[in-house]
Order: sequence, then C-alpha cells, then structure tokens
Amino acid sequence: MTQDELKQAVARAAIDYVVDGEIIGVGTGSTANFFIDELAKIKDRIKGAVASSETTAERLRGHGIKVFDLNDVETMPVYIDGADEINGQGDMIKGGGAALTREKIVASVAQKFVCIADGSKLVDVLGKFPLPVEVIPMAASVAARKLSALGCEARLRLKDGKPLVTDNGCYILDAVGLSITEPAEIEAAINNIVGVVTVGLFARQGADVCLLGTPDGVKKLE
Ligand code: ABF
Repeated sequence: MTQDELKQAVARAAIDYVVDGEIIGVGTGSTANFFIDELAKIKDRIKGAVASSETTAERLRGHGIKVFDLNDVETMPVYIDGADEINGQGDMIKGGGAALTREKIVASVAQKFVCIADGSKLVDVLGKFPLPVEVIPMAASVAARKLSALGCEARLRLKDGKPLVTDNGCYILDAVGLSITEPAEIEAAINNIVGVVTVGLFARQGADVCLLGTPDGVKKLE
C-alpha cells in the first residue's frame, strides 16, 4: 500500500470516533485532509466542525461543512488530527504544517484527541523530525539562541526565501537535532522561553487514541 492509501485507511477508521449531532475538531495536513473528505460523506450526521487552520477551514467549507469559531463552542467530544512523529505513549511532534498553535488550542477543548497517521510516524524517541516552535517575530533570534542552548540547531522556517508567516502572524523555528526522551519536561522548558507562542510537542496533552495505518491494516494504540 502507498503512504496515501495508508493515510486514507486511518482517515476512514477515524470516522468511527465522530459523535452524531456534535461539533468536532479537525486537524491540518494531508492525513487530516483525507479525514475531511471522509467526513464530507457523513456531514449530515454532525452539526459542524472547528478548524485548526485556514487551510482546513477552506476544505471543510468546500464540502459544505459548517465551520464554527472556537469562541462559540464550549466543548467538543473529539479532535482528529495527524502528527509528524508519535511515540508509544501518545506524545507527538506536530507543526510540520505550520498549524501547531491552533491545533493545540482546538485539541485543548476536545474531550478526546484521536491521532491519525501512517505507520512511518511511530518512533521510539521523538526528535528526528525537527521540532517546530512558533515565535513572535521580534523574538525569533533570542528564542533561537535559547533553543540552541538546549542542544539543537534552531532554523528559521522559510517560504519562498522569506520567513514563513503562520495563520497567527508569527514565525516558526525548527529545532534540529533534539533527542526528546522527556517530552513533557522539554515542552515545559520551551514553553517558558520568552517570545515562544507554542511548541509543537504534544505531551502534556498527547493523543488519547492513535490510529496507525500499516500494510497489515489499521492498528489502534491507546
Ligand atoms: C498536522 O499533521 C501537523 O501538526 C503535522 O505536521 C501534520 C502531519 O502531516 P501529514 O498528515 O501530512 O503527514 O497536524
């Protein structure tokens, strides 16, 4: 099976976690896009969705799914999203798609986080994928220096030769070379760096369920 077929399989499996009549949280990335396309097939069963990025919001609206402002939603039964890496404990690196801040915000409101990923995302130790850190633009250099002191190389993410600007008007530093054996501790330490908006470590609130696409079928880790 191709990687896309594996992503489609987990996206289909995630439909089982959709609660009828409710508003659900929807993530960002190619796996999340496959989920949105599956959700469209049952859109009449849900009230709508909260999107974790403008890109996801556009895709949802394109399927005729109502997109709610999170400020108008007090709780959601489930948030369904991909990840760049996930370990056996449900800790994740997210943010490869530059949506980490809104992903973390929407996930914080949901009662259950269901991660959907192809099997290549499962790792023993997080960190081979560069850890995204969203920062206030004026703090990019000082935050990069503080990150480097943690034992990594902090690279400003560029797009078309200029700093990539997130949906929130911020920059992203990618921390290369970390071996994250204590995810919650590293998450807290980076959160405390002045100028950091969000770190793409989801450990203090990780995934409750992970659906992994493998050649032998969809495996559920929980
Ligand atoms: C999103 O899923 C991001 O946090 C992460 O980068 C992305 C993974 O992308 P893909 O599903 O395309 O591998 O939630």
